[in-house]
Amino acid sequence: MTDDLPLSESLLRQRLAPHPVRYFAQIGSTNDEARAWLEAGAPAGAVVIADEQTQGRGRHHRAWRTPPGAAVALSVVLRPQVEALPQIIMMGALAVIETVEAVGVQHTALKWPNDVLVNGRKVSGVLAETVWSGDMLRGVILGIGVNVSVDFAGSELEPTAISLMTELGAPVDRLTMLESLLARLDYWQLHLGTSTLYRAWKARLVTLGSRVTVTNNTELLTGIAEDVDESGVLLLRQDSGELMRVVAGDLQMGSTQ
Ligand code: BT5
Repeated sequence: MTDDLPLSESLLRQRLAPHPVRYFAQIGSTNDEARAWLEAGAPAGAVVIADEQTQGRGRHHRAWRTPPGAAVALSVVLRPQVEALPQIIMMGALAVIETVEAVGVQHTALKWPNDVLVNGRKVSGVLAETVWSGDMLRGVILGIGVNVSVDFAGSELEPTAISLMTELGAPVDRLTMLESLLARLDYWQLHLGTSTLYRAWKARLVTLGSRVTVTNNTELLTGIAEDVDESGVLLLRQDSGELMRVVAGDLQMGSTQ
């Protein structure tokens, strides 16, 4: 098992104070619950945590695996300035990588735009969803999933996903991870919209300088990942010599197969 102590709302409230906390043993998606809470007036910093998600999702509604007792799954309500939006993902990824390192895991890296890797495999994903009233930003839901002891053996994710426990060969306490994650998020929020946050994120990216393939909708783009700008846009040097700005997509190291 992952924990010494099973998660419970009272324990989480105590340990994660002053963050307002809602805890669910099972939920569809913590992002949906946090969005409903945001719309009902949740303060910035409110956090929804689940032991298991039955409809956990990634970008473009792809499924995110969160079996019971084996993962950290949380969504934080943020109320940033609109200018800071591009950096929310950077903040989430940085908080995760620092938390993962704090429990003793090495060989960590970030992969553009939102993956946290351990030994080249995905240990965590970050999903930011904005909530608008017309053209007014009401807030952002920052969802984070971390594999603590998820067993990927025999699943289609086995070649690409990893859990902290597999890597460490020792149990990892989810409460400690949640505390650290929120503390690092609190810290990086103070730097939202600054080049300090951008530079810290960029320094961790494995992708820069390498040949990559980016899938962007139906387009397949290949080239050298030359740089990322302060909004997180990837600057891809194509073989034609043209520098292309890629706002979103899925990146793989290397050329197209
Ligand atoms: C992400 O999407 O990486 C964002 C994942 C965010 C999950 C959190 S959990 C708390 C909150 N509530 C939610 O409902 N979501 C957030 P993306 O880059 O689109 O990657 C999704 C892909 O990762 C899937 O298509 C799978 O290939 C792979 N995948 C699914 N589950 C995984 C897991 N547990 N570990 C590693 N890879 C996984």
